[in-house]
Amino acid sequence: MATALQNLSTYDSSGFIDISEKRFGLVVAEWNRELTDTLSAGAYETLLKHGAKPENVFRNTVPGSFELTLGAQLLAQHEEVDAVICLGVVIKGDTKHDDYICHAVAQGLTTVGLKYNKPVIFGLVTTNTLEQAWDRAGGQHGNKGVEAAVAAIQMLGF
Ligand code: DLZ
Repeated sequence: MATALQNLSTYDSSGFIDISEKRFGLVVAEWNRELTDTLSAGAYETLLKHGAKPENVFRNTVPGSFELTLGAQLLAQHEEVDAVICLGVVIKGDTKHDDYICHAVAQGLTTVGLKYNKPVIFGLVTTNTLEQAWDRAGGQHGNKGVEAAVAAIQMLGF
């Protein structure tokens, strides 16, 4: 993931497999929608840039990041879906909601990926501030949506 030392939005695609026949499910949380739309656009453009066909990328929205797990499962259960990319933004507030949501999503997506034996990518931006979130949605730390798409492509080649 993007850190001060490593920004995966800059990546080496030389080892990517042919994804022209692969089918991708995108699950996008509507909470913090301006941000998640930017992540989604980054993921979508990255998939197309590397050969995915527009008709093979299925974008679905869920209300908030907590629902990413069920959204992922509903897509992953279809045999024709090769990889699922989940995108959301959780910003720390006055309560511990961020902890509960992030842990549930991390655990849930791990479970779905293992259950269906296919890449289910954790594209959740988890930050302390709105500014830090924008830094990771097209700002100085890249676009986590791009990184999530790259992770999906890499895992399909595993
Ligand atoms: C309730 C809630 C809160 C407080 N914050 C966020 C957030 O920062 N990011 C996000 O994606 N979703 C948030 N939600 C909504 C929950 O993810 C979920 O949609 C609701 O609790 C309904 O299950």
